[in-house]
Amino acid sequence: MKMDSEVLRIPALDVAALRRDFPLLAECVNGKPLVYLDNAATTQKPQSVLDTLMHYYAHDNANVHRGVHTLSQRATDKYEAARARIAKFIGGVSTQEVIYTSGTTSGINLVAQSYARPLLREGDDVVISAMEHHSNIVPWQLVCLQTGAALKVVPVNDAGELEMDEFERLLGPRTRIVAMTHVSNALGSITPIAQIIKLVHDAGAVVLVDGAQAIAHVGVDVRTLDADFYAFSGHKIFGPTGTGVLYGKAALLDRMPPYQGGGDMIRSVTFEKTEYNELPYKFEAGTPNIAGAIGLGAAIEYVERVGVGAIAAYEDELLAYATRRAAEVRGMRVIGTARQKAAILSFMLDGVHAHDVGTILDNQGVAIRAGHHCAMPIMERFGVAGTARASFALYNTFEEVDALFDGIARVQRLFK
Ligand code: C6P
Repeated sequence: MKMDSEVLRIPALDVAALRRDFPLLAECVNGKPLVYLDNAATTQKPQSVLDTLMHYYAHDNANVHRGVHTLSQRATDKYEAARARIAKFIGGVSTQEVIYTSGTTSGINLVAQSYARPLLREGDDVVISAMEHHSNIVPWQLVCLQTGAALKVVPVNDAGELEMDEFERLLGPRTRIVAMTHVSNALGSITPIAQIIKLVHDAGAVVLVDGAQAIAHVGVDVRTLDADFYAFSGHKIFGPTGTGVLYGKAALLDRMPPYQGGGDMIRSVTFEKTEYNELPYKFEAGTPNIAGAIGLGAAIEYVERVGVGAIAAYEDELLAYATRRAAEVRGMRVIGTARQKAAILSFMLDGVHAHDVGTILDNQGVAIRAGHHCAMPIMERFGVAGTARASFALYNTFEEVDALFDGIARVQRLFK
């Protein structure tokens, strides 16, 4: 029986009004109104972010930290104001601890190469989990190859939850760094990150949190969490692509060598010796994505206006509804049934390849992702080559969940 979305309790979020902020949501795809359920891959952008980008290029465009002229001052002020907004948003940290990156991937590589590589020795180990994205696996494999350290992997149970006993067993005196996702992109599992950080600190190691899937969906306060490093991407929180942030504790960042050399990261250069700039500029070599960073500031402002708590509560309702609908579909298997989940529904349909599910849904205007989601090891753990994945954001509606399930019913009819 089809559940009636009207009878559900909808938290205080004016989704119809919010949808009007996102011009792309009004598009039609394949002759059907777009139902965009691929938010874990990237989110759509509100008009305020688009206007900010346009305004920057039309009125303020100049290089930052370089010019004495008015435009350069203006660009620098906006670029730094965005940094201050981000610093406040993630828990009121110092702007020195907010490093602009091109995304989660570059933030994790920075920590692997600048923090871990000088530190690691043969016999040391790096701990990750079985449900990491490739961006939080490969940089650690590389640094382990470079240093002779070992990579250890925390297993997950059949629901997609970390096996915490095994995690504690893996933490040893030679564990130097634990790199852990906050929310799994393939399963939606929310890891007990506060507990993990506490355990790792008690073991004398540091923690990098991959916050790519958490930042737009669960409240992130790196200070309360006591995270050592926290990486996220701007494009997954309604900001421009090619933007991101690495938060790092100043005490750690201070001790780390720069990741890349170039303009802006120096204080003085002679052929004999270079003195590096202060934080955070030491890690920001070259002309940055100025417009992108300012656009990310506008995206964070948007999220603050809507309210992270209201977003999380609303998305919980959407996910609960989609999960209940999934339970009614014969031949549908949800991959990732953790007790704590964010807005991701990964699934398989009996006898249908995930790519076929994605393609047929696309014909209905429903955009989902199909495949291994750049997390091949966790696919292997569940014995599948890939899944179909619907991922929700603040602007998705219960009617769109219904459209997803109408599409799924059509797939099943076609493959009968
Ligand atoms: N996941 C997805 O469809 P970048 O590409 O640097 O912005 O983010 C990488 C990344 C790192 N960690 C996690 C948990 C992620 O989900 C992602 C990106 C997208 O699931 C694209 S593969």
